Amino acid sequence: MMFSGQLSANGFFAKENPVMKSLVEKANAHFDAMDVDKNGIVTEQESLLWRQNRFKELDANKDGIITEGEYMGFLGRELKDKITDMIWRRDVRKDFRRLDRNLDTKVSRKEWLAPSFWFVALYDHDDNKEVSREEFIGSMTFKYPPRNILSKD
Ligand SMILES: [Ca+2]
Ligand SMILES: [Ca+2]
Ligand SMILES: [Ca+2]
Repeated sequence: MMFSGQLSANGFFAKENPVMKSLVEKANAHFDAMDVDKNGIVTEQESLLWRQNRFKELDANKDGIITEGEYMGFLGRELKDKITDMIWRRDVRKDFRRLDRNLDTKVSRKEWLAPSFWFVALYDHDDNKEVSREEFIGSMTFKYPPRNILSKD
């Protein structure tokens, strides 16, 4: 795996750490799912496509709105082990609240798609307007400092 060298820092960030390993695996799987043409780069368009398809799965009762229950229920099915589950679940809940821009405790289709439009700005570490796998994984594993563009407004 191409990141093993870069990620083998001490402690939590060591690739041997099972929590970290699981996070990296999940981030890699997420990247693969978004990278439709498999060129190792995720564009804004690919991010948008992924979110559009994901919305259909997340909106279980097809009313055009994602509730926290639908969100947790759907993502919960992907959880496998307990320690990462705790971290994942906490992050998932945080993500849901962040997605809910108008604070009505629901995530509309528009709210759900919005992150696609800042996807590149968020993860493009070297400012070449593309998000490589290395940049995406690096952001997930805190190798790169988080770009706090979500809290600007
Ligand atoms: Ca691509
Ligand atoms: Ca909302
Ligand atoms: Ca880049």
